[in-house]
Amino acid sequence: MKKVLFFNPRAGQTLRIIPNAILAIAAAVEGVVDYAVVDGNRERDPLKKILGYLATGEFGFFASTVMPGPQLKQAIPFTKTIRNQFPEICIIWGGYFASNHHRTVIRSGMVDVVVNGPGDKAFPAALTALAAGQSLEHIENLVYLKDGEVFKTKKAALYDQDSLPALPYERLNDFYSIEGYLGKTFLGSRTIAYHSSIGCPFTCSFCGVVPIFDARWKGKSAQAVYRDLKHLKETYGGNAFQFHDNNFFVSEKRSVEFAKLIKPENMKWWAEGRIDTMDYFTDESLATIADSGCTMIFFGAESGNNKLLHDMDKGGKQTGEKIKAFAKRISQFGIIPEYSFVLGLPAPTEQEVWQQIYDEVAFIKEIKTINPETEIVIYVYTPVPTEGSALYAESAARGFTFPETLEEWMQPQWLNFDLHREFLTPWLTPEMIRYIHDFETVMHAHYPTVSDYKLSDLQRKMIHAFSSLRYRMNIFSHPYELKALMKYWLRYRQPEIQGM
Ligand code: B12
Ligand code: SF4
Repeated sequence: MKKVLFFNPRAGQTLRIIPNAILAIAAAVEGVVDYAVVDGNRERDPLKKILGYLATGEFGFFASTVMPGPQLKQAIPFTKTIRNQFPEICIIWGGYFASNHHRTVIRSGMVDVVVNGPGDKAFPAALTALAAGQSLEHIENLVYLKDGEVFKTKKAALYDQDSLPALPYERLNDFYSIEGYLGKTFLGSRTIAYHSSIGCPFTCSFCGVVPIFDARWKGKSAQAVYRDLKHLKETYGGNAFQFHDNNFFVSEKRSVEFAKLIKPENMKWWAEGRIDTMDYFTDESLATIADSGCTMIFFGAESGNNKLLHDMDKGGKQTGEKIKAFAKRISQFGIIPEYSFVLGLPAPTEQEVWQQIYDEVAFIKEIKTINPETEIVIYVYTPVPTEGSALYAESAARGFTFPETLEEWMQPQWLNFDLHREFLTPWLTPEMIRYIHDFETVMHAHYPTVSDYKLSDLQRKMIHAFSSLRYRMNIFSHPYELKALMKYWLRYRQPEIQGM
């Protein structure tokens, strides 16, 4: 079989993150077919590199992972160029954008097959069938054009994660040094990105994970996760790690077992969890997790308004009261809660949308009073195509639609849309968006994020004092002086744009 060229499009200017999606699918074809990897985050001119590989004539497949947001900027035009210059190459996309927008991707005519969700079994099976000229119909998790129509095969059950092949770090190291992926963060000087579970058992109506996993979750065992992290520590010098799981703490037993195993390694770590799930954890479990090096946990707090939490389908157990109480409870263990909020949800009238925003701002300030260490991340609501969700239906009823072509997705407003920076939702006025951003600026100045390791104590104290009056008196509009300080003096980091 001809070789596969894997591509990880650039997600940021200075990103040093192990490309786990590419590693997972490369693992799946290890020993079946030979491959090369091009990482847009590690190349000055990735297109040149890609075209160079394809020009050898050794490659039959171009396989790109595509997340929403900046990855589209390379994925779309590069794919178009490959289609034009090498029409014989079979093009396969996977990842969250490809899966959630598979109709648009397939209808573009640029992509032959989308792997819809996990590619661990679908990808090697599709390659084998394509190489042999066989039908793809019986292979789960695929989307392609059949008789001119978009055809979706059955979704596979989630695979036992421990039975999947080991990630080929050594092969990746042949193309890009693993050391080069271990970046400096507030956790350590060589931070590993690791993915220990797939999916999520919840169905929050604004979340892009739900349409792919349908409330399913599967994790690797604590032992397997520990083994991999220890290998990355010993072989490549990793000294801290971030879990990239959507929801790491689904199982209390697995979390505690892992914490006990990793403790002697003395590594700080970060992961994502749910407030209502972790509030069921015993004090003993939380203490064990904290003691193992867990420094910060990201939680989708989303809102202090119980009706909105219900509309977002947060699982029914998360309430404003619980969010506040948990911020206090977790502080006893020395774990910093990183709470994210979604502002700007639709409401029947403009006045009600405004009221929701004011209430959230007041709620966030209350959280900061309860536990000033709480890190706050604010997103402005952007709909995802979660079929059947009340929120998406309401968004559609209010005039929101997604682009129907990849060319439209390339327009700056849509590239920025998934970054929650461009707001094409008709119920949000420019004044509302400005108000949310101005509040964000003042709050971040008053409480600079601990995740920005570049800030000195003096800088933190000064910007805190400088923004005090604005913060206390709710004078958020036009915070030009704070923006200038943050941009030129502090070079402030924004987790909501830069990801983790
Ligand atoms: C790492 C990561 C990033 C990195 C990018 C790293 C990179 N690629 O260089 C950073 C931090 C930059 C980032 C940013 C953003 N991200 Co991001 N990110 C992730 C994260 C945490 C892990 C991705 C990953 O490696 N997964 C591990 C692999 C093994 O899983 P996987 O990607 O699902 O891959 C499997 C299948 O999808 C499939 N597959 C994937 N790719 C391919 C390719 C081929 C060819 C095939 C055949 C199969 C295939 O097979 C794989 C194995 O089964 C995911 C959440 C998650 N847990 O997946 C969010 C996630 C993908 N991000 C998301 C978003 C929205 C963003 C942002 C656009 C917005 C934001 N503020 O978060 C920003 C953009 C900012 C920017 N500068 O790019 C959302 C997407 C949701 C949606 N609407 O579709 C996710 C799901 C987070 C979430 N829970 O909301 N992100
Ligand atoms: S808990 Fe998090 S990952 Fe799970 S559905 Fe809700 S927002 Fe998505």
